Amino acid sequence: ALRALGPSFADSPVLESTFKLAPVVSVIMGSDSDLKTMTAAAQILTQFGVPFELTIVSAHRTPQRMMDFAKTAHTRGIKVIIAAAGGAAHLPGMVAAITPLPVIGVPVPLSYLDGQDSLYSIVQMPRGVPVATVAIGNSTNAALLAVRILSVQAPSLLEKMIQYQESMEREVLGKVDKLEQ
Ligand code: RP5
Repeated sequence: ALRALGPSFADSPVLESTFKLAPVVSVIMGSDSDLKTMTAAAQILTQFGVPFELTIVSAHRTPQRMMDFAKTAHTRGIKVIIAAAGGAAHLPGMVAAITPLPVIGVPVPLSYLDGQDSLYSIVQMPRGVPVATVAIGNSTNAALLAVRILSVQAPSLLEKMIQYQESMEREVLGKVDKLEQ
């Protein structure tokens, strides 16, 4: 299944080994065309050593698969779901309606409407059914948020997040130095 999603995944040994552990984050997307948006999330989860699964679940094209996935994710040890979809992006909201787990929604930008349709479809959830929505196309932040949620119960992950923040700060301050020289 991993290989079918493209050479960038199949060729990464780190990613392959991460996939062999029991996943705690599930990354789902409405179509394989969302994969280019979601590669960044896979990279972040790999960088933090968080075991994850990645697959296609379509709210519209495979509704029964979506129901089965959302009903059973927590029983399989999944702790956080990242759900990406574009256009009439119903997947994150529908999954959140069924699962008790936290759901992070990634609005995928399509060629029409610049992803605003995806954003509005995902962010405007009714009271009682939350989806934590990140910026259009920003699957990096979806993965970082998943790591932060997990790190509440995992001190080593919290430490990695602190290091990540410090390295970002160093990077920006390095640019400041260069600019002011
Ligand atoms: C959504 O429809 C998917 O999440 C994707 O972003 C969009 C288009 O899908 P394809 O027609 O490219 O398969 O359900």
